Amino acid sequence: MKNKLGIIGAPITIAQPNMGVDLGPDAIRHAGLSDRLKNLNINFEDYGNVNVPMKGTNEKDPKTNLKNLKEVTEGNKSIANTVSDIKKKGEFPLILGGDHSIAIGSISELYKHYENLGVIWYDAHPDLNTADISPSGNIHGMSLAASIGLGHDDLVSMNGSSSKIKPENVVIIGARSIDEGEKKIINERGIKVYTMSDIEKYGMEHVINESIQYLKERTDGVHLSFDVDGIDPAHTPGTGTPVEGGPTYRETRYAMSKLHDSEVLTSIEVVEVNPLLDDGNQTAEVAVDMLATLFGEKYL
Ligand code: B3U
Ligand code: MN
Ligand code: MN
Repeated sequence: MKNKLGIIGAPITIAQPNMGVDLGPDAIRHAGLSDRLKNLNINFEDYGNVNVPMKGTNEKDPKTNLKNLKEVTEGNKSIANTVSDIKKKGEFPLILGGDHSIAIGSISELYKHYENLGVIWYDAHPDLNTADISPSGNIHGMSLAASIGLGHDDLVSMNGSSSKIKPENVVIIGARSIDEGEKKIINERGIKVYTMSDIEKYGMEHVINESIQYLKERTDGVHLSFDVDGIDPAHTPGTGTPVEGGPTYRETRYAMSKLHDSEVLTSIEVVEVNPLLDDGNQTAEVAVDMLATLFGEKYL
Protein backbone atom coordinates (compact mmCIF):
# COMPACT_ATOMS: atom_id res chain seq x y z
CA MET A 1 0.00 0.00 0.00
CA LYS A 2 1.93 3.02 1.24
CA ASN A 3 5.55 2.28 0.41
CA LYS A 4 6.96 4.91 2.77
CA LEU A 5 5.58 7.59 5.10
CA GLY A 6 7.16 11.02 5.36
CA ILE A 7 6.31 12.44 8.78
CA ILE A 8 6.57 16.13 9.69
CA GLY A 9 5.59 18.20 12.70
CA ALA A 10 3.74 21.43 11.89
CA PRO A 11 3.65 23.29 15.20
CA ILE A 12 1.60 26.38 14.34
CA THR A 13 -0.12 27.64 17.49
CA ILE A 14 -0.97 31.29 16.81
CA ALA A 15 -4.06 30.61 14.70
CA GLN A 16 -5.85 29.85 17.99
CA PRO A 17 -5.64 31.41 21.46
CA ASN A 18 -4.41 28.62 23.79
CA MET A 19 -0.83 27.99 24.81
CA GLY A 20 0.53 24.51 24.05
CA VAL A 21 -0.74 23.22 20.71
CA ASP A 22 2.78 23.74 19.32
CA LEU A 23 3.75 20.80 21.55
CA GLY A 24 1.29 18.53 19.72
CA PRO A 25 3.80 16.92 17.33
CA ASP A 26 6.18 15.98 20.15
CA ALA A 27 3.32 14.74 22.36
CA ILE A 28 2.26 12.42 19.52
CA ARG A 29 5.84 11.18 19.05
CA HIS A 30 6.17 10.69 22.81
CA ALA A 31 2.96 8.63 22.81
CA GLY A 32 4.79 6.03 20.75
CA LEU A 33 3.94 6.67 17.12
CA SER A 34 7.21 5.30 15.73
CA ASP A 35 7.04 2.01 17.71
CA ARG A 36 3.50 1.39 16.52
CA LEU A 37 4.52 1.99 12.90
CA LYS A 38 7.54 -0.30 13.31
CA ASN A 39 5.28 -3.05 14.68
CA LEU A 40 3.22 -2.73 11.52
CA ASN A 41 6.38 -3.04 9.41
CA ILE A 42 5.72 0.38 7.95
CA ASN A 43 8.67 2.16 6.46
CA PHE A 44 8.81 5.82 7.52
CA GLU A 45 11.07 8.77 8.02
CA ASP A 46 10.40 11.54 10.53
CA TYR A 47 11.79 14.84 9.24
CA GLY A 48 11.17 16.68 12.53
CA ASN A 49 9.29 19.94 12.93
CA VAL A 50 8.92 22.66 10.32
CA ASN A 51 10.14 26.07 11.45
CA VAL A 52 7.11 28.33 11.89
CA PRO A 53 6.61 31.76 13.52
CA MET A 54 5.75 31.29 17.19
CA LYS A 55 5.16 34.85 18.30
CA GLY A 56 1.68 36.23 17.83
CA THR A 57 -0.95 38.35 19.52
CA ASN A 58 -4.49 37.63 20.64
CA GLU A 59 -5.73 40.90 19.09
CA LYS A 60 -7.63 41.08 15.83
CA ASP A 61 -6.19 43.39 13.21
CA PRO A 62 -9.01 45.93 12.75
CA LYS A 63 -8.33 46.08 9.00
CA THR A 64 -8.64 42.32 8.34
CA ASN A 65 -10.62 41.05 11.38
CA LEU A 66 -7.92 38.35 11.62
CA LYS A 67 -5.30 37.46 14.22
CA ASN A 68 -1.70 36.93 13.12
CA LEU A 69 -2.44 36.70 9.40
CA LYS A 70 1.13 37.41 8.31
CA GLU A 71 2.71 34.87 10.64
CA VAL A 72 0.12 32.17 9.97
CA THR A 73 0.60 32.67 6.23
CA GLU A 74 4.37 32.44 6.53
CA GLY A 75 4.23 29.26 8.65
CA ASN A 76 1.82 27.61 6.25
CA LYS A 77 4.04 28.39 3.27
CA SER A 78 6.88 26.56 5.02
CA ILE A 79 4.58 23.60 5.69
CA ALA A 80 3.54 23.57 2.03
CA ASN A 81 7.21 23.52 0.96
CA THR A 82 8.00 20.61 3.26
CA VAL A 83 4.95 18.66 2.04
CA SER A 84 6.19 19.30 -1.49
CA ASP A 85 9.58 17.73 -0.62
CA ILE A 86 7.80 14.65 0.75
CA LYS A 87 5.64 14.30 -2.36
CA LYS A 88 8.71 14.67 -4.58
CA LYS A 89 10.24 11.68 -2.83
CA GLY A 90 7.08 9.69 -3.53
CA GLU A 91 6.27 9.36 0.18
CA PHE A 92 2.87 9.40 1.88
CA PRO A 93 2.58 12.67 3.88
CA LEU A 94 1.69 12.35 7.58
CA ILE A 95 1.52 15.80 9.16
CA LEU A 96 1.33 16.30 12.92
CA GLY A 97 -0.15 19.61 14.10
CA GLY A 98 -0.25 22.15 15.41
CA ASP A 99 -3.57 23.96 15.21
CA HIS A 100 -5.97 23.33 12.34
CA SER A 101 -4.70 26.29 10.30
CA ILE A 102 -1.96 23.91 9.08
CA ALA A 103 -4.50 22.40 6.70
CA ILE A 104 -4.26 25.60 4.64
CA GLY A 105 -0.58 24.92 3.98
CA SER A 106 -0.84 21.17 3.55
CA ILE A 107 -3.82 21.27 1.18
CA SER A 108 -2.28 24.17 -0.78
CA GLU A 109 0.42 21.72 -1.84
CA LEU A 110 -1.44 18.40 -1.85
CA TYR A 111 -4.12 19.51 -4.32
CA LYS A 112 -1.44 20.02 -6.98
CA HIS A 113 -0.73 16.32 -7.11
CA TYR A 114 -4.28 15.27 -8.07
CA GLU A 115 -6.85 16.18 -10.68
CA ASN A 116 -9.58 16.15 -8.11
CA LEU A 117 -8.46 15.91 -4.48
CA GLY A 118 -11.10 15.05 -1.88
CA VAL A 119 -11.00 15.84 1.83
CA ILE A 120 -12.48 14.17 4.90
CA TRP A 121 -12.78 16.74 7.68
CA TYR A 122 -13.23 14.82 10.95
CA ASP A 123 -14.01 17.62 13.40
CA ALA A 124 -16.55 19.02 15.88
CA HIS A 125 -16.33 22.23 13.81
CA PRO A 126 -16.55 22.70 10.03
CA ASP A 127 -13.83 25.42 10.03
CA LEU A 128 -15.75 27.26 7.33
CA ASN A 129 -15.46 30.76 8.76
CA THR A 130 -14.04 33.67 6.80
CA ALA A 131 -12.72 37.00 8.04
CA ASP A 132 -16.15 38.57 7.46
CA ILE A 133 -18.17 36.07 9.48
CA SER A 134 -15.73 34.63 12.04
CA PRO A 135 -16.85 35.19 15.62
CA SER A 136 -13.24 34.94 16.85
CA GLY A 137 -10.76 36.04 14.17
CA ASN A 138 -8.90 32.77 14.87
CA ILE A 139 -7.60 31.40 11.58
CA HIS A 140 -7.81 27.75 12.70
CA GLY A 141 -11.58 28.11 12.29
CA MET A 142 -11.13 29.17 8.63
CA SER A 143 -8.94 26.49 7.06
CA LEU A 144 -11.59 24.55 5.19
CA ALA A 145 -13.11 27.80 3.90
CA ALA A 146 -9.72 28.91 2.58
CA SER A 147 -9.20 25.54 0.89
CA ILE A 148 -12.46 25.87 -1.08
CA GLY A 149 -11.61 29.45 -2.08
CA LEU A 150 -13.34 31.55 0.58
CA GLY A 151 -11.75 34.18 2.80
CA HIS A 152 -8.75 36.48 2.87
CA ASP A 153 -6.74 36.40 -0.33
CA ASP A 154 -3.42 35.63 1.43
CA LEU A 155 -4.94 32.39 2.74
CA VAL A 156 -7.03 31.53 -0.31
CA SER A 157 -4.35 31.94 -2.96
CA MET A 158 -1.46 30.56 -0.96
CA ASN A 159 0.89 28.47 -3.08
CA GLY A 160 -1.34 28.31 -6.15
CA SER A 161 -4.87 28.71 -7.42
CA SER A 162 -7.64 30.31 -5.42
CA SER A 163 -9.77 27.21 -5.15
CA LYS A 164 -7.92 24.08 -4.20
CA ILE A 165 -10.78 21.76 -3.33
CA LYS A 166 -14.22 21.61 -4.90
CA PRO A 167 -16.90 21.97 -2.22
CA GLU A 168 -18.55 18.79 -3.48
CA ASN A 169 -15.28 16.90 -2.82
CA VAL A 170 -15.49 17.59 0.93
CA VAL A 171 -17.08 15.36 3.57
CA ILE A 172 -17.32 16.69 7.12
CA ILE A 173 -17.85 14.08 9.87
CA GLY A 174 -18.75 14.73 13.52
CA ALA A 175 -19.80 18.38 13.29
CA ARG A 176 -21.76 19.63 16.30
CA SER A 177 -20.68 23.27 16.68
CA ILE A 178 -21.54 25.16 13.51
CA ASP A 179 -21.68 28.98 13.40
CA GLU A 180 -24.55 30.73 11.56
CA GLY A 181 -22.32 31.95 8.73
CA GLU A 182 -20.87 28.47 8.34
CA LYS A 183 -24.38 26.97 7.98
CA LYS A 184 -25.03 29.32 5.11
CA ILE A 185 -21.82 28.29 3.32
CA ILE A 186 -22.63 24.59 3.81
CA ASN A 187 -26.07 25.07 2.26
CA GLU A 188 -25.02 27.38 -0.55
CA ARG A 189 -22.01 25.29 -1.62
CA GLY A 190 -23.63 21.88 -1.17
CA ILE A 191 -20.99 20.57 1.23
CA LYS A 192 -21.68 17.06 2.53
CA VAL A 193 -21.86 17.09 6.34
CA TYR A 194 -22.53 14.23 8.73
CA THR A 195 -23.44 15.96 11.96
CA MET A 196 -23.40 14.17 15.28
CA SER A 197 -27.16 13.68 14.96
CA ASP A 198 -26.61 11.95 11.61
CA ILE A 199 -24.08 9.62 13.22
CA GLU A 200 -26.62 8.79 15.97
CA LYS A 201 -29.38 8.27 13.46
CA TYR A 202 -27.56 6.17 10.85
CA GLY A 203 -24.59 4.81 12.82
CA MET A 204 -20.87 5.25 12.13
CA GLU A 205 -20.77 2.15 9.91
CA HIS A 206 -23.22 3.71 7.47
CA VAL A 207 -21.67 7.19 7.67
CA ILE A 208 -18.12 6.09 6.97
CA ASN A 209 -19.10 3.64 4.21
CA GLU A 210 -21.20 6.27 2.48
CA SER A 211 -18.39 8.84 2.82
CA ILE A 212 -15.88 6.46 1.27
CA GLN A 213 -18.24 5.58 -1.57
CA TYR A 214 -19.06 9.24 -2.22
CA LEU A 215 -15.40 10.23 -2.45
CA LYS A 216 -14.39 7.18 -4.50
CA GLU A 217 -16.91 8.21 -7.14
CA ARG A 218 -15.61 11.72 -7.63
CA THR A 219 -11.97 12.07 -6.49
CA ASP A 220 -8.57 10.63 -7.34
CA GLY A 221 -7.00 11.16 -3.90
CA VAL A 222 -8.32 11.81 -0.39
CA HIS A 223 -6.70 13.85 2.37
CA LEU A 224 -7.86 13.07 5.93
CA SER A 225 -7.81 16.20 8.09
CA PHE A 226 -8.35 14.81 11.57
CA ASP A 227 -9.06 17.30 14.36
CA VAL A 228 -8.87 15.49 17.71
CA ASP A 229 -11.77 17.59 18.99
CA GLY A 230 -13.89 15.58 16.55
CA ILE A 231 -13.82 12.79 19.16
CA ASP A 232 -15.84 13.17 22.36
CA PRO A 233 -13.77 15.13 24.90
CA ALA A 234 -14.18 12.30 27.43
CA HIS A 235 -11.41 10.61 25.38
CA THR A 236 -9.54 13.67 24.08
CA PRO A 237 -9.64 16.39 26.76
CA GLY A 238 -6.30 17.88 25.67
CA THR A 239 -7.58 20.23 23.00
CA GLY A 240 -8.43 23.93 22.89
CA THR A 241 -12.12 23.92 21.95
CA PRO A 242 -13.69 20.68 23.16
CA VAL A 243 -17.37 20.14 22.34
CA GLU A 244 -19.41 17.62 24.35
CA GLY A 245 -21.37 14.86 22.69
CA GLY A 246 -19.00 13.62 20.00
CA PRO A 247 -18.36 10.17 18.55
CA THR A 248 -16.72 7.78 20.99
CA TYR A 249 -13.20 6.39 20.85
CA ARG A 250 -14.65 3.11 19.56
CA GLU A 251 -16.79 4.68 16.85
CA THR A 252 -13.88 6.79 15.68
CA ARG A 253 -11.47 3.87 15.67
CA TYR A 254 -13.99 1.85 13.69
CA ALA A 255 -14.21 4.65 11.12
CA MET A 256 -10.41 4.75 10.90
CA SER A 257 -10.26 0.98 10.33
CA LYS A 258 -12.75 1.32 7.46
CA LEU A 259 -10.64 4.09 5.96
CA HIS A 260 -7.61 1.83 6.14
CA ASP A 261 -9.45 -1.04 4.45
CA SER A 262 -10.78 1.23 1.69
CA GLU A 263 -7.26 2.40 0.70
CA VAL A 264 -8.68 5.76 -0.40
CA LEU A 265 -6.42 7.96 1.71
CA THR A 266 -3.40 9.62 0.09
CA SER A 267 -2.33 11.87 3.01
CA ILE A 268 -3.23 12.42 6.66
CA GLU A 269 -2.91 15.21 9.20
CA VAL A 270 -3.83 15.14 12.87
CA VAL A 271 -4.32 18.48 14.59
CA GLU A 272 -5.23 20.35 17.78
CA VAL A 273 -3.50 18.02 20.28
CA ASN A 274 -2.63 20.29 23.23
CA PRO A 275 -0.69 18.46 25.97
CA LEU A 276 -0.86 21.50 28.29
CA LEU A 277 -4.65 21.08 28.49
CA ASP A 278 -4.48 17.30 28.78
CA ASP A 279 -4.90 14.83 31.58
CA GLY A 280 -1.52 13.10 31.24
CA ASN A 281 -0.80 12.58 27.55
CA GLN A 282 -4.03 10.72 26.78
CA THR A 283 -5.12 12.87 23.84
CA ALA A 284 -1.87 12.17 21.98
CA GLU A 285 -2.21 8.48 22.94
CA VAL A 286 -5.68 8.41 21.41
CA ALA A 287 -4.30 10.17 18.31
CA VAL A 288 -1.63 7.46 18.01
CA ASP A 289 -4.28 4.71 18.36
CA MET A 290 -6.20 6.31 15.51
CA LEU A 291 -3.08 6.67 13.35
CA ALA A 292 -2.00 3.08 14.00
CA THR A 293 -5.50 1.94 12.99
CA LEU A 294 -5.34 4.05 9.83
CA PHE A 295 -2.10 2.27 8.93
CA GLY A 296 -3.51 -1.19 9.51
CA GLU A 297 -3.21 -2.08 13.20
CA LYS A 298 -5.91 -4.59 14.17
CA TYR A 299 -7.84 -4.46 17.43
CA LEU A 300 -10.72 -6.39 18.97
N1 B3U B 1 -16.14 28.18 15.10
C1 B3U B 1 -15.36 28.88 16.08
C2 B3U B 1 -14.68 27.95 17.05
C3 B3U B 1 -13.71 26.98 16.53
C4 B3U B 1 -13.42 26.62 15.25
N2 B3U B 1 -12.47 25.69 15.29
C5 B3U B 1 -12.18 25.48 16.49
N3 B3U B 1 -12.90 26.25 17.26
N4 B3U B 1 -11.29 24.56 16.93
C6 B3U B 1 -14.34 29.81 15.41
O1 B3U B 1 -13.64 30.50 16.15
O2 B3U B 1 -14.25 29.85 14.19
MN1 MN C 1 -10.75 22.01 13.23
MN1 MN D 1 -12.45 21.41 15.87
